[in-house]
Amino acid sequence: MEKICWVTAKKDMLDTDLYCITDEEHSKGRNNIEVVKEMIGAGVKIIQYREKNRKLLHKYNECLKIRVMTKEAGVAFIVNDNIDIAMLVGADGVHIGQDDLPIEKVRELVGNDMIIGLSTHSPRQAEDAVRRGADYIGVGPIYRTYTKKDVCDPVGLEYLKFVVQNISIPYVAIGGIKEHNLDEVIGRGAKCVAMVTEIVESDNIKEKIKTIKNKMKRGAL
Ligand code: TZP
Ligand code: MG
Repeated sequence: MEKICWVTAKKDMLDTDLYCITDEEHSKGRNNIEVVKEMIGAGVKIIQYREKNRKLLHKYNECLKIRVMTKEAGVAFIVNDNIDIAMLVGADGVHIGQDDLPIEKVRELVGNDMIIGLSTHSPRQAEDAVRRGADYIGVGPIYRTYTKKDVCDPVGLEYLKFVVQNISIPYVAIGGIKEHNLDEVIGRGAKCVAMVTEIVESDNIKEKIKTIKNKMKRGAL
C-alpha cells in the first residue's frame, strides 16, 4: 500500500511545467542558495542542483540547505551526478547521464523510492531508459547550448516529437530553451521544459519564471 502511494507521489513530482537547474557560474554573482530561494518564491515545483565548479564538501553543504528549503516549500529536489550527496541529504531524486554508472546499479544504491532521471539524446536511448527503469528522461539538447561543456550536438525538435509520441514515462525537454523559442518547443508537445541560463542569468529570476510559466500554461490550453 505504502509503495503504491509513493509511486503516485513520484509521478506527481514530475507533473509540472518548468524544471529549474542551478549553475553558479552563470548566476551573475548570486550563489546557488539565493537562486534557489528565488526559484521557490516564484512557484517552481522541481529544482535540480547542478554545480560543476565546486568541491564535494561545498556541494554537500549547499544541498543540505536546499533540501531543508525545498522540503519546507513542498518542492521536489533532484541532485545532478552525485548519488552520494543525493542519498545523504535525502533528496527526492538523482539525475544521471549516459556515461555515468548503469541505471540498474544506481537503482540498487538509491532504492525504489528515489526518482532517477536519465539524460537521453536519441530514440534508442529513450526506449532503453524506459526498459531499464528510469523515472523520467531528459530530452535534448534541443538547441545548441554553451552551458554544458561536454554536451553533444543539438538533437533538434524531431527527437522531442518522437518522445512525445512514443515514450510513456515523464520527459523534460532541455538544452538552449529560452523564452524566445519556447513556443516552438511547446508546439512539439513538450509539457515540461528544463532551463538553466534562461533563468539563472536573468536579472529578475522571479519575473522570468512567471513569464515562462504563463507561456507554458497558455501553450497547454
Ligand atoms: N543537459 C543537456 S543540455 C544542458 C544539460 C544540463 C544544459 C542546458 O542549459 P541551458 O542554459 O538551458 O541551455
Ligand atoms: Mg551528469
